[in-house]
Formats: sequence, C-alpha cells, structure tokens
Amino acid sequence: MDLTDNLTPVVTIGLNRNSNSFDYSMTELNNLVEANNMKVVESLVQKLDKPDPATYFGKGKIEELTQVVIDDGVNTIVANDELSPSQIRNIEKNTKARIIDRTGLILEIFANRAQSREAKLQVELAKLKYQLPRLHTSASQRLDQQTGTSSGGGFTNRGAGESQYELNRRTLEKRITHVNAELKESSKADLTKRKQRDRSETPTVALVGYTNAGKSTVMNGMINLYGENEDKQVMVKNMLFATLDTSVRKLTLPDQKRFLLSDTVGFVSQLPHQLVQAFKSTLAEAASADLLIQVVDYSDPHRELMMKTTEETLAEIGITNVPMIVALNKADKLEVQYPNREGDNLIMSANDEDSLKELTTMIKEKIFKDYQTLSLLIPFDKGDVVSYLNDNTNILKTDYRDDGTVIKAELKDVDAKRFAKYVLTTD
Ligand SMILES: Nc1nc2c(ncn2[C@@H]2O[C@H](COP(=O)(O)OP(=O)(O)OP(=O)(O)O)[C@@H](O)[C@H]2O)c(=O)[nH]1
Ligand SMILES: [Mg+2]
Repeated sequence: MDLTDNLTPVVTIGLNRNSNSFDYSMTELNNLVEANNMKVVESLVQKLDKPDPATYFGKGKIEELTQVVIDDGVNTIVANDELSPSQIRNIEKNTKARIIDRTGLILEIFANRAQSREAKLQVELAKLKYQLPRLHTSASQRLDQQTGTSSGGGFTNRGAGESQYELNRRTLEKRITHVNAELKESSKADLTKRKQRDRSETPTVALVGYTNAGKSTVMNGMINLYGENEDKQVMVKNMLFATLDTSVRKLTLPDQKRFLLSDTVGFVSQLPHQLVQAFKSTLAEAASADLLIQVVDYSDPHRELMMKTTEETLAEIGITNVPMIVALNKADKLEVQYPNREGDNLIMSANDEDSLKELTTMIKEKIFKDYQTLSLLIPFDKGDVVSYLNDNTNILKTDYRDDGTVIKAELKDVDAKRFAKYVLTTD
C-alpha cells in the first residue's frame, strides 16, 4: 500500500444480483470513493439474489471480508448498496472496521463539497434524515454539527444507554426543525430573485445531466462566446459531483437576443432519496426553465443508463414538462463527425466552438420562436425608441426617410405590442 498520499484506504463490497449494470455500478462506486478522498485497495463481490438481512454478505463471505480487512490493514469498508442499521451493526461487529454505505458516502461527498449556505443546509438536512432512523446504532455517538469528514465522521458506534439515545434523537429532531426553517427563509429569497427575472422576461435555459458529463464545460464555452466580460467561469473537474451549486449567467447573442443559462448539480444512479429532496430546491432553476439541455457523455458506454437515471431523477423532482435538447457531448473522444444534429439531439464537443454555435442555434429555435419581424417607422423625436430597439432587438435594416427612421427588426411579442403604433408592415 502506498502511504505517501493522504487518501484513506478502503475495501469496497458489492452484491451482484445478476444485473447488467452491476460492473458499472462498482466502477462508479470506486469513482465515488475517490471523489471522497479515499482509495480502493480491494473490492469484494458476491453473487446473491438478495442481501442477507443480518449481514448483507453471506456468512462465509463475511469471514473473507474480515480477513481482507486485517490483511490490508484498512479500517473502512464501503458498501455498494444502502444498508439497514442492523446490517451496519453486524458487519462492524464482525470486521471491527467502520462501514459506510453508498448513501452515506454520497452524503459525505456532498457535505465536504457544499459551498453556498443553502447547499450546506440542504446537505445537512439530508444527513440528519439519514441519521435519524440509524440512531440506535450510534447511540453513544456525541452529535455535533460537523458536516462530515472523509474519515472518523461515521454514523456508527456501539454500546450505549437509552438516555443518550433519547438525547441524541431529540437533538437531531430539533436540528431538523431548525434547518427546515432556515431553508424556508432562503428559498423565499430565491423565489423573489426568480420572480424578478421572470418579470424581465428573459428566457431561461438549464444544463442538466449525469455527473461528469460536461455541463460546466458547456457553460464555460457559452460564457466565453456570449458572456459579459466580467463573468466568472465555473469550476470544471474530472471528478464526480464537481458542481453542487447552481450558477446562472446572462448571455447575449450577436443579434442582441438574451437568455439566462444555469449550470446545475449532476445526477448519479441510486442517488439517496434524502438528497433528491434536497435537489428539489437547488434544481428550482431547472424546474422553472423554458428549456433544458441534457448533457450526456456520448463517449461513455453506459450513456443509455446515465440518460435513464437523469430522466428518472428529473421526474422524481417533478420536472417533467420542460422541452429538452440532448447534447451528446465528448464526441471528440469517438470516431464520429461533429457537430451533427438530428432533430433535438446534437452530437458535439464542449471544447469545439462550432458545436457550441450549433447548440446555440438549436436553443434559439426553441426559446425565441415567439419573435416577429416588423418594420417600424419611428419619428425623429422618438430617439429613445430607436435606442431601445438598438439595445434590445436584432436590427435587420435601418433606413432614413423624411418623416423618421425605418427600422426592420425582430421583436418579442411584448415589444411588438408596445410599439404597435409605429408598425409599417409585417414581413
Ligand atoms: N474530451 C472531452 N472532455 C470533456 C468534454 N466536455 C467535458 N469534458 C471533460 O469532462 C470532465 C467533466 O467535465 P465537467 O464540465 O466538470 O462535467 P459536469 O457535467 O459539470 O460534472 P459535475 O459538475 O460533476 O456534475 C472534465 O475533465 C472536462 O474537461 C468534451 O467535449 N470532450
Ligand atoms: Mg459541473
């Protein structure tokens, strides 16, 4: 074992219930382990129809696991499924190692990554809800409000009195009430922000999809092309759950059409339901969007599964009726031509300007379809109208006549109504 790094060594365990996606789910578990600053030194799998209710693995396999833990000198085991409190207790008793299940692992990653106050509160709430039913396995654990660390921050412990359990339960419940109240406050503020934006009638587009698909890379590419100078780039990393908070940027196309683009948290299979609840408010941007762009890692052999997970998670959050473009990203890693559009799908690469421009064309078709091309005659004393049109619409042609300026432009419905009295002809 390499002791030069600070990564906590772990053994991963998984049950193969004859599912096609089992190997992939183990690979993904390893990636999640890495994303939590730990490293896998060994993986143990067993073929079983269903987990042993007491110990997850069967008896013989548990003995093997115990031996592996001793031989590898590790004190953390990570399970590929969510475990029951008694399974956790029993495996820990046998192996003398701490066990983290898949749900606990994802929660730890989120807890370590959350940046904004709202994300921190949401993750804390998800963690509290996860801890509550598991309390009797952790009765003697002193509860503090730490948001979890990669080691030692487990949810387990042994041998404790009833009163400590009661105390812990009450502490958790109180904290849940408190966090809920704080979240309510901050989501009210968000709603106000969104309402203001709605009033400005700028269409909104949200990037959604599986973690590591390239959403943030697409976001940065679009900011480069159409963002304002001082717009900051978002973080891109080859790591699961690089993005946890939603970022929104205003983009202005060369024809003056504007829209808001938001980058959102990525999904993963078996996302803990406590977190799906937490996502509801983080993804409110997506729910209220006029258009979704589902970014898919087209070069990944498991892309179908990833798309299915994304669509199921969106449905679970209640995002079902928003029009969608599918961006089949990372085409540069395959021997295919790109950009290549088929209906609402685009084979593309986020690192390729032509791809981003084609994506923009598709976005425009979806969100600016209510525009109309009009010719307006603006009297010379209405300079403010001319400058409004210059700043806010795509001017196709300007002519000067004795009685004013003739401007041919693409106007939003609201603007068309507002300036109806100047209209010369409809093209
Ligand atoms: N070759 C190639 N790599 C890409 C492309 N798009 C993104 N990547 C890489 O894929 C990795 C993940 O990209 P991100 O943009 O962070 O992915 P994300 O969807 O935002 O991921 P999360 O925030 O974790 O949900 C990074 O290493 C990117 O450089 C692409 O079109 N081609
Ligand atoms: Mg991202």
